[in-house]
Amino acid sequence: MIEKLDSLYKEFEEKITGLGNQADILNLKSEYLGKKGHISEVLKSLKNATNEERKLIGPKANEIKNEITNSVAKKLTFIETEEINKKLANEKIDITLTDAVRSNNNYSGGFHPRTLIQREIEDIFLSMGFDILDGPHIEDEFHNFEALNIPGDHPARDMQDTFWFHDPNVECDEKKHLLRTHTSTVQVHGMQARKPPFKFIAPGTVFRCERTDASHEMVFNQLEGMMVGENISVSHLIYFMKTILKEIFKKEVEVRLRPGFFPFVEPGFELDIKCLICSGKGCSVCKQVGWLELLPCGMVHPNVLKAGGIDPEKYNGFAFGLGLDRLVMMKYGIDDIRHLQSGDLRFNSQFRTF
Ligand code: FA5
Repeated sequence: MIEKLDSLYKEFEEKITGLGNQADILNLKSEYLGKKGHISEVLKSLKNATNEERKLIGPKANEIKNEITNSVAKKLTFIETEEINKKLANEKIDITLTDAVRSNNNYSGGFHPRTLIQREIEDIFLSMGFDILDGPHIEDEFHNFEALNIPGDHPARDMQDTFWFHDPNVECDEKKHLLRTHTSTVQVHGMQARKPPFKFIAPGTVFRCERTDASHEMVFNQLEGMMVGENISVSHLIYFMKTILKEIFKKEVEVRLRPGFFPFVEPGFELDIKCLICSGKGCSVCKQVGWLELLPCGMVHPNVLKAGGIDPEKYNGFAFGLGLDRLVMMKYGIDDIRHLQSGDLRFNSQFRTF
């Protein structure tokens, strides 16, 4: 019987060597160790054996049972490991991909042209001692209009078509919410949080419910600037305007300053740039007039200073609201503002800086 057990084990070892999947291995195990398996059959026949024989065969049968159990476990682990390795090889993440693609000159990352220009302007103003502020996109009527000297019935409200949030529970006008139509809202936050003298810029996204064309978007970007102190004059304003344009374009650009109406400044100006897309000949960007409105500005209205908690008898200041996307268009010769938010990599990748 001992020989029978040895030969069963040998037979089992030969069979398991050729197997490659879990189910076959488990079947083989029950063929040998199952209730009606070969080893169990041998053990059943022990009832006819002598005590001496039992003492020899019992431990041997247990030893072989253990060998078979271990052998099955080892084989199953081996197959599982092989499967995992195969999976890992197939699903391998190629961490060299970025470099490969970059060297292929197609889709490497980079900054959006607006980010590039915005950062340049921020550096220029930081070097002149300005702070950089941020403001909320969702505003109340007070910060977008009232505090900027645009009361409820003022026709200037129509200058900027507004996206309103309709909240039937809000009765008080000042608490009505909207998507800010200009970055001038940050003038109000800035004044409320500071004591003069101060100067800051505030770049950011603004929203207007208007038809888009080559120079108009519904979601676009402005860069507000404000300086408040004693004896600030129009010549300070013009100095800073000229400085931005000189530093950004790094060449002479033709501009014109003309009177402009904004309720929050007095006097107010429109600074137009000669269209760099058509060199002033007329195109869809400048609407055939050769000039593009770029940088409205003026001396802060006393009512605005008052709303910001500043004494207009003692202090005055200037403010401007640069059209950031239009500046980017002029700088890079982009003939349609809608390219800027297209998300088109063929467009964006032209401005890569690394
Ligand atoms: C204003 O928004 C004023 N808050 C600017 C200001 C600030 C004036 C401080 C005086 C003092 P305006 O609506 O003109 O003004 O917009 C400012 C600039 O944003 C424009 O000159 C133009 O360059 C840009 N702009 C206006 N509308 C759009 C638009 N739909 N798409 C892209 N750029 C626009």
